[in-house]
Amino acid sequence: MYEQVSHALLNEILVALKPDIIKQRNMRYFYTRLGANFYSIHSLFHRLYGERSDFNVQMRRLVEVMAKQYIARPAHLKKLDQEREQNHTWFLSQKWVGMALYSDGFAGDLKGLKNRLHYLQDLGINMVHVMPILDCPPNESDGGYAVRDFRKIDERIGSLADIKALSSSMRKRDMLLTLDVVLNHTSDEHAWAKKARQGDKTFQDFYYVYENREMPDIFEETMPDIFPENAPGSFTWNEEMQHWAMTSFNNYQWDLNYSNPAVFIEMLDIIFFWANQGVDILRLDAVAFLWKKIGTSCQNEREAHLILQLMKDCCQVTAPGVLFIAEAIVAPTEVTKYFGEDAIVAKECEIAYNATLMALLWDAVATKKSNLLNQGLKSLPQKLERATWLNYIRCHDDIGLGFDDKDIIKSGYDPIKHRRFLLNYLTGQFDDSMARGKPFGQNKKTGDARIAGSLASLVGLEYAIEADDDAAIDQSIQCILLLHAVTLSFGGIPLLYYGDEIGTLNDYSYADSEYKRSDSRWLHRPNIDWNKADLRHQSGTVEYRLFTALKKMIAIRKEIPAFADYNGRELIEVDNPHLLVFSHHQQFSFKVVVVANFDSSEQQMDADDLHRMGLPQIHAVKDAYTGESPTIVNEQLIIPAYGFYWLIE
Ligand code: OTU
Repeated sequence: MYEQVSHALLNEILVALKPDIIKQRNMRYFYTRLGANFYSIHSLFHRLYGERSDFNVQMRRLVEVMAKQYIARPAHLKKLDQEREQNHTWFLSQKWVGMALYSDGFAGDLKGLKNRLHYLQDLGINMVHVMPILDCPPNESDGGYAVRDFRKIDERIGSLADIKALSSSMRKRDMLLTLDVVLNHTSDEHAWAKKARQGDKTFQDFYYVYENREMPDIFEETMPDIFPENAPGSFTWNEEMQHWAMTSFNNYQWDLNYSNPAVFIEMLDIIFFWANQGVDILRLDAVAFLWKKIGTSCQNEREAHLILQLMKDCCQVTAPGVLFIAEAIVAPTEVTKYFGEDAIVAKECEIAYNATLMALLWDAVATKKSNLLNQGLKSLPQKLERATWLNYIRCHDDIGLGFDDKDIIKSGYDPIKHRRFLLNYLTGQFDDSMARGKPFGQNKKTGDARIAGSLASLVGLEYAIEADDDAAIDQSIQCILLLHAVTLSFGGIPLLYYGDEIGTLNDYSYADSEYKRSDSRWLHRPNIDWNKADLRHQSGTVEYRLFTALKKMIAIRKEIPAFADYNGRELIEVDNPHLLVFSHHQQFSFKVVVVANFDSSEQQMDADDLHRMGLPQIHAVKDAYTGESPTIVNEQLIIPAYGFYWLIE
C-alpha cells in the first residue's frame, strides 16, 4: 500500500518535472536510479517530515534538486559514477593512502598545492583531504569550519577555477580529492544568519532561535560543552536579533535546524554542488550533532542517522560515485552506526574516522603498553562489509581520550586517574616524559581535558633535538614510524597528517594572534618550511630518515593485498603486555601478521605463536618492510624497541 502511494507520488513528480527535463537526453540512469531508491528516499523523508502540511511540496523540491544537479553533472563524472557502481568496493583496496592538509599551510594556496602534488605523489599519497577552503569571516572562522558562503572559495586561498584545475590534475595522477561539507552549522555571517538576524522568520527557522532562556536552559541541562574554555554553554545571545541562537561549537557557529526540510534540501544541493566540481569524497563534519532533542546530549540521535541515510540515498541517484566520510568523534559503539545499520552495504557513510584507534595508540605511547589498546580494539564493533576506516595518528583537531571507562577498568586502571596520567604525560609533566603537548578544551565542571600538539613533539622529537640527544632522536623517529606501521596496516585508508612525514614540530606562533591564542589546536596546524622539507634529500637528517622510511612503507603497503579492508583482521593475544599483534587473512591472498612493540626496550614473543597465526614455516617468515628475516633467538621472536614487523611467508 505504502509502496503504491510513493510510486504514485513519484509519477506525479516526474510528470511535473517533465517540461524541464524532457529536453535533456541521457536521463536514463537518473530515472533508473531514482526508481530504485525512491521508496527508501520517500520513506525516510516521510519519517522526518511527514507531519508537515507541505510534505508533498518539499518532496517535489527534493527530487527537483536531484534532477537539476544530475543534469549539471559533467559527463566525465557520470562516466566515473558508472565505473564505480560496477566496481563498488573500489575504495577498500590497499592502494589508497591519504593525507590531510591545509592548502595555505602546505603550499600557500590552491595553485601552490597543485604545484606541490608531485611531492605528495613521491611519498605515495593518492588521496588528499584539503581542509576547509570556503569563504569564512577572516578572524572568527574556526579554521574554516564557520562557513559564510558554501559555494565560494576563500579569496585568500583561490577560486573555483583553481579547484577545477586541481581536481583535474589530481584525476590525471590517479589521486582522489576530499573536501569538507560543514553540515551542522554556518557562520553567523552566512546570508541565512544575516537574514535571521534582521528578523526574517523563514531564515530564523533555519536555526534554533529562541526569544528567552526557557528552551536554552532546558537544552543546556543535557548538552555537553564542546569548547568549554572558549565557548561555554550551547546558546549565544544575538543583540541584533534579540534572540538566543543555538551554538554547540563556537559562539559564532550557529547550528542548522534539520527539523526544517528546507535546510535539508539546501544542504543536499550544496553536497551535489561540490560533487559536481569533481570532488571524489566528501567529509561530512560533525555528523553526530545533526539532530537536537530535549533531554539528550543532542548527539547520535536516531534522526541524525536518518538524515545521513537520506543524503546517501539521494546521492546514489545523482552522483553515486561520490563517497562520504563520517566525522563522528564518538564512543566506539556509536561510531560504527555511521556506516549504516541493518544493511550489508554501507547506507550512510562509506568511511569513518577511526578516533578509537587514534586515542588508543596515544595510550600505548604514553604507557608503553598495549593492554588498553588491545582491550579497546576488542570492544570496537564489527563494521559493515562495504565500509572502511580512516586510520590516523594526528589530525587538525585535538586528541580526545574517548575510550570506554569499562575498557580502562578491564585494563587494570582507574578511569579518572588514568586519564589524568595520560594528560600529564602527553603534556610533558613527568620527568620521564619527553612529550610536548598542550591541554585543549579543559572542562572545570567535568575534569575532562584533551590534548593538542604535533606528532613529532608529542613523541619527544622536539625535546630530543633541543637536548641534542641522539638516542632520544632515534627513539622518537622510531616511534613515529611504529605508529604509521600500525595505521598503514590496520585495514582501511591510512590518513597521514601534513608535516608529520618530515617530523614537523609544534608551531608556537599562534600565541601571537589574538584570534588563535586561546585555541591550542593551532599548535599543530603548521606552515611547511620548504627549506626544511628539502632536507628529505639529505641522508642522515630527520627529514630524510622519516620521509624515506614512510615512502617505503607506503609503497610496500600497496603491494600487500591482504591489507585491503575486507574485514579479515584478527586481533591476537600474546603473552607480552607491550605488543600489539594482529593478522589479516583473505581467501585468495597470502596472510600477513603485524607485530608492534610499544616499549622503549626490546621485547620477545614466542615464535611458536606464529604457528597458530597461520605462519607455520617460522624460518621461512620474512618481514615485508625490511625484506629480511626477523630475528629469532631460542625460538623467541625479537622485536626491537619501538620496532614492528609485517610478517609474511
Ligand atoms: C569538527 O570537530 C572539526 O574537525 C573541528 O575542527 C571543528 O572545530 C568542529 O567540528 C566544528 O566544525 O565535531 O564530531 O575538538 O573533535 O569538535 C566531532 C573537538 C566534531 C572536535 C570536534 C569535531
